Amino acid sequence: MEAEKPDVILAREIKDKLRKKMGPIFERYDLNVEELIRPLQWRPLVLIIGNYSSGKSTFINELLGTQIQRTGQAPTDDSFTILTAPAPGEKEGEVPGATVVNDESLPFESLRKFGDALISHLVLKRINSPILQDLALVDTPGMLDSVTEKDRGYDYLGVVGELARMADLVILMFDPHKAGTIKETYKAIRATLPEAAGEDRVIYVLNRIDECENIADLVRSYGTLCWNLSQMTGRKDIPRIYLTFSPSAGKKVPAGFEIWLSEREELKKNVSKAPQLRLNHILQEVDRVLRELLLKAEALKSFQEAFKKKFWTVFKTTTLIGILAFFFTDVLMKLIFNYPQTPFISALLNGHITFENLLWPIVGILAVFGLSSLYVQRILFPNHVKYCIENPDKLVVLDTDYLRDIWERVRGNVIELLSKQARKQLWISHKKNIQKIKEFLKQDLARFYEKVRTGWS
Ligand SMILES: Nc1nc2c(ncn2[C@@H]2O[C@H](COP(=O)(O)OP(=O)(O)OP(=O)(O)O)[C@@H](O)[C@H]2O)c(=O)[nH]1
Ligand SMILES: [Mg+2]
Repeated sequence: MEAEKPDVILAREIKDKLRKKMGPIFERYDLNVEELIRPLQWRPLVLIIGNYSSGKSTFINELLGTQIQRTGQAPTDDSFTILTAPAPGEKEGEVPGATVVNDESLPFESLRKFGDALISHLVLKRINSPILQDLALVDTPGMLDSVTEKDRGYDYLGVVGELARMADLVILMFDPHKAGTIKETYKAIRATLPEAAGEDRVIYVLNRIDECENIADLVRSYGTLCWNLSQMTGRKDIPRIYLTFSPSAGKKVPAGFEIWLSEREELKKNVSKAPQLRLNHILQEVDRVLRELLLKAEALKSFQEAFKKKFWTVFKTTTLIGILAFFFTDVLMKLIFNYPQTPFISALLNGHITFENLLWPIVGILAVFGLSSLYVQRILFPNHVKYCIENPDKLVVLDTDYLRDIWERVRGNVIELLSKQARKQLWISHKKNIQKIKEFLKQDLARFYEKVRTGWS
């Protein structure tokens, strides 16, 4: 039997630890740890997106060494194509979109929400190719202008964003003709990779540079792309941009452009390294989800504690009034109705207490606690829930941009939990859960990061 690769072993370790330690906590907050684990079950994913005719399919064919994907000058692909090698026992061939999104052994269930229009534009191709043994490539329909985008019948940017979230490596391809029209494409991945950490999964490529008239023309295209990228990313630094062209697609290599042939090779090498990025990506994903959960638990904890505080004030007042009611209900009654004959206090002083003497004090104290409990349930608690739903930001302390970003993502969910299951939140031990999540982040996750770092260096 083939020995298991270290990344497979480590992936399993991460999976087991998450299930065991975080599974029960996830459940408490209406989350499913399996969803986080699911991407671990399948192959590393490399997503190739960009303008139409930028050379995505040509690049894929080059990687595979065969003409699998159609290529052409006009917008060619109108489907998302997942390419991977057949697993043992599987045959080469095509799997239609409906099967792809419904097959539990594949990680594409989340695409189902984009509807039938997408499903009919989704296909998985099983092809025997050395590079596809260890990963899957996703070829995508090229980005058109935003007006034509509306005619697709499904949320194209949404799909690209969802795939970018899953992908271990995203190749963003542009060409010199359209270096100025990258806005829409970039927006799609930007929305799903908000943290700085996500940026290292993206590789920028300016392709088809052989079509530049000369080096001066190339420099102009490169400059345009850089300018647009910096507008999009808001970054001060310019990310590395690979300058490449397909040696076979173009007519000839223009003079002076030979030096860029090696960038194409480097890009290909990077694709084959996706499995190494994968564990890092998964850890980033775990990190992100756990930090979201942490903030959620903290918000719910302050909801719980603020209510406890209000409850105690009411409880203390109720007890005080209850004691007064115990001793003075019948005194009051005697003053008004001249009944009962002997109030409890007189009986107590006489040293002769009967059941009758106790009846009214008990009724008094029960009435006070009954009213108070009604007040808590009907007024105090609903008002507290309402206040927290209307002012969710008061539940958390957001002292960094990072936390503000996370809060942006979980805020709606906290409001939903409070609207639907506020009572349940009172009985959850948020404090303990917070402690456990923090421990996992600090110990287990840090150890995994270390392992990935040292394991691959
Ligand atoms: N000169 C030159 N032509 C290229 C290069 N790469 C691709 N082409 C040609 O450009 C055209 C478009 O290439 P495709 O690979 O189909 O582009 P795509 O990005 O997959 O396009 P869509 O599927 O429509 O989004 C084809 O005719 C290719 O032969 C290149 O580096 N240089
Ligand atoms: Mg294509």
